[in-house]
Amino acid sequence: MKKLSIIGMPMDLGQTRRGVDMGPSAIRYAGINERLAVLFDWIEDLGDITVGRPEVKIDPNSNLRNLELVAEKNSLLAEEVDKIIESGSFPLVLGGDHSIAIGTLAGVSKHYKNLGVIWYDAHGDLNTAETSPSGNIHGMPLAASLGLGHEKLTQIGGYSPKIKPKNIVIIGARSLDDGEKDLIKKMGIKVFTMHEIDRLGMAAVIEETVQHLKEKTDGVHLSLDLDGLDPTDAPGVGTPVIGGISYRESHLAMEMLAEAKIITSAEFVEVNPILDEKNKTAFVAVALMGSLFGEKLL
Ligand code: B3U
Ligand code: MN
Ligand code: MN
Repeated sequence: MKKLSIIGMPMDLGQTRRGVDMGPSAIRYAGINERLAVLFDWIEDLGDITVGRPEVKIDPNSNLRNLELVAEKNSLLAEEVDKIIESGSFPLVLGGDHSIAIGTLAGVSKHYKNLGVIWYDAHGDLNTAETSPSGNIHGMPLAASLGLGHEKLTQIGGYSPKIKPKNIVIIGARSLDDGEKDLIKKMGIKVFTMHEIDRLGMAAVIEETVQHLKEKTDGVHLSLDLDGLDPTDAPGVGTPVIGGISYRESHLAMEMLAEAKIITSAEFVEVNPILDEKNKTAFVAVALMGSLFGEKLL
């Protein structure tokens, strides 16, 4: 039986622009349950993890914004995601800023020896406290999952690392910090920047991605940051970067991932309805989920 469990993570503590904690509500308002119910035999919406909206607290030692709370709440998410997989259901996590991927991956990777990760994003999210220009943890989840950075982040779930560099594919990158570029080269992480997407086309990019991951992984997590898309198609994000992936290319990407049948968990993050135009970005997220889970045009 094909089962889906939706869980919201209303977290805005990993960055500076408030409102992204309303992402899960915006995505539900955009009709996620109705759209996905027809694609599964069974579907449940578990509601949201309780995160709260405290005042900002910068960790005096590391300079990381809201370190304690981001770590604490991500541990809760990891437990929930773990339970969902345990129950034989597909976990779909709604963000929230991208720091929530630390928790999602901590819950998911327990279940796989060789978890693959597709990181669909304008950014690399490969910073640590040392390389981060901002102290924002939403720029660090991929590094933390690789075991790099503050141990309060890397040790969530009680083990580290969660993933291996060779099992990662980043798609849509166009805003990488110097430290991130160095790390990508040092670790040999596969990246399709906007240059490769323009040059090869999205179809070839996804074919190569599937080829890269299929043989050597036993599960693949899709972490989709809506700022991977161009801001004309997804304006409701905290750190928009022009020159991004189009809505149509993104649909194609999701359809091809559905055909390849490799995705075993997913999250859609950084939807900020306060910055959005009539909830457009949340609707885009739901439409892309439709394609990811097998919706057909004809
Ligand atoms: N790389 C920058 C900016 C950034 C990362 N992720 C987002 N923005 N969304 C940083 O602050 O780490
Ligand atoms: Mn991101
Ligand atoms: Mn991003």
